[in-house]
This record gives sequence, structure tokens and C-alpha cells, in this order.
Amino acid sequence: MHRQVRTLSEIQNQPQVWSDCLSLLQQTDLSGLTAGREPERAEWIFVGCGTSFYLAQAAACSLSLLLNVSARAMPASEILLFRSMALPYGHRPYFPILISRSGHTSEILQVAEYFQSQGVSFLAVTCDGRELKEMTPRVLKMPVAEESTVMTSSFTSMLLGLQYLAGTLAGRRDLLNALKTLPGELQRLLDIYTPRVEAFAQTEVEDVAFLGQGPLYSIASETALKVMESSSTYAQYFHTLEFRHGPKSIAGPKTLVGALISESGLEAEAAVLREMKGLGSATMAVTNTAIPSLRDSSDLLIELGLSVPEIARLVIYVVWGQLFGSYRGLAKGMDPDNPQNLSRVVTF
Ligand code: F1P
Repeated sequence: MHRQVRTLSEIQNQPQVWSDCLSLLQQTDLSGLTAGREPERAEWIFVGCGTSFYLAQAAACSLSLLLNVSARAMPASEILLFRSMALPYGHRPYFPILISRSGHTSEILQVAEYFQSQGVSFLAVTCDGRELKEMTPRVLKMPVAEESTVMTSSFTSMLLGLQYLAGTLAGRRDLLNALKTLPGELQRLLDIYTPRVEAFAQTEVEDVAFLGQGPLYSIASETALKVMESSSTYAQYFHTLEFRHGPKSIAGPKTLVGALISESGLEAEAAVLREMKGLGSATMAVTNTAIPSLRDSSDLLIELGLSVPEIARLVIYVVWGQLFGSYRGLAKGMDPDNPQNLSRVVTF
């Protein structure tokens, strides 16, 4: 374990951080935060930048699946630059959820100013708070003191918060109880898989792609972003079955393909990974339960073995890309705590 790497410590410390967040969530009046703007009354629009945008996607999927409502996610820049396309047409009511670890990102603050000017009530989801939390009375602030440039525990904690909120509104006590088991489950899995991810991250490859379907597409996107940020390796992301429709032309001995496998799509998604293994790619799979063909075609297989509902597994699916990105950065002689060309907050 590289104790001197702060990003790695923050990844490893997620079980503790999640426990702290869950304690706070239990004591928070979550229904009060969204009173009058429930998803049946107004379309929820999740907005963020970078990692917070992929978190917005994961949260929108969670809300849709738990409450059977439509929800959308978009980068803040779309509301700034293509507002008429980004927001619902006409007078359809909507409720923006602005997500920002720092609460200081310029694009998010400009979007918040726009909603203020229009009298549109919005929820802020944040860790640091900064200016954003002063702009609305509706604030969900997670207790995460993350110092790194790249977002790891802040992503999972804010997603946990939004899933806890959706589960509360849906009256899904089973889901809330499932979320409470995740800190212990993650600790169990970190103990098993951290050394294996570190070893796999030494693989020499040029092209990297991560695949996922449904809610796991957002996790594949965030996984690729982590690898780009922490190791300056260009990584792409696709819906798993889309990889056959062109992108697979990059598959070969210098390519790494990572698949985040869903339960409902297990057979079909595993078949894509098997095909890429057959073309010579290095392969990695994260799955809840494996089937023999997936075992045979994965150089690194992370089997979660969770008994919680599928949507509650998202925060655990993302941790392996966080680790892989940092270990790959180290393997390339880089410092994941000081990613090339990046700053902790984008302001202009
Ligand atoms: C969003 C973000 C991060 C990214 C980078 C710059 O920040 O794009 O996702 O890693 O460090 O900022 P925030 O709005 O969530 O604070």
C-alpha cells in the first residue's frame, strides 16, 4: 500500500466516510428538502460538471428506477449554452439538482444564478459547500473532507445521499437498509481485491475502454474519467453492446477492455468481453456473480457477491476504476495527487 498517496488513502477510507454519511442521512429531513417539488410533480434535472456530471447520470437512473418517473442529467454547460434544448419545453415544471463537490465551479454557479433569476427553486448537493450552498435554502451537504484533485469518496458519498433521498421518497425501507450494509461490504471487498487491482494496473496497454449498460453506463464513464485524470491515459466509455458497432476495431494486444456487468444483461455483456479477449485484449470485469465464460475471459475478475438490490451496488462498482486509475498513474511514474494539467476546481 502506498501510504504517501493521499488519493489512495481517500479511496481506501470510503467505508468510514460512507458510515458517517449514512448517520447524517438518517438524521436529515430529506422529504423536507424536496417538499413541493416531488418527482411526480416536477421533472428532476440533475446537473454537474466532470465527475459530478457522471454522478448526475447515476442519480437520474436511480431516481427513475426507484420511483418509476423520468429524470434527466446534463452537464452545466448545456444549460448555459443550449438552454432551450436542455430544459423542458413550455411550462412543464422541473426541479434542478445542482451537484458540485466544491460548490465553487463557475459553470455550476452561473446555472444557479440563472435559476435564481427565474425564481426556479433548486436543491444543491455538495461536500465543501462554498458559494453554492448560500444560493438556495435546499442544501444536502455530505460530510466528506476530500483534499485530492480527483473526486473519489465525494462521488460515492453524494451518490449515496441521492439514492438515500430517492429511497426515502419511494418508501423503500429495504433499500435504505441495503445502503447501510455497504460500508462493511466495501471493506471486505477492498481487502480481497486491492492487491489484484494494483497488479493488473501494471499491464502495458495503449488504448483503454470501459463498458456498461443502464445505470452502469454512468459508472463506466466515471471509471474512464478516473483513469484519464489519475494516469493521463486516454480512456473511452461505451454502452457494452455498442462496442461491437465500430469501437472494437481498436481491440487487440495493446488494448484493455473493462466491463461493468449488470445482472439482467450478464450473458449478453459477458459475450462482448469474451469476444474482446479473443481479439487479444487485456480484460477486466466487475460483476455481482460470475458465470464460467466470464471467469475464463477476464484477466481480472472482481466478483462482488452482494445481496442488496442492483441499483444499490453502483457505489461499489466505481471503486475499482478509482483504484485502477491511481495504481496505473503510479505504474507510469506519475503522481495521482497532482494530475497533469488539472486543478481541483474549474473557475474562469
Ligand atoms: C467538478 C470537477 C471535477 C474534476 C476536476 C474539476 O468539480 O470537474 O470533477 O475532477 O477536478 O472539477 P465540482 O463542481 O464537483 O467541485
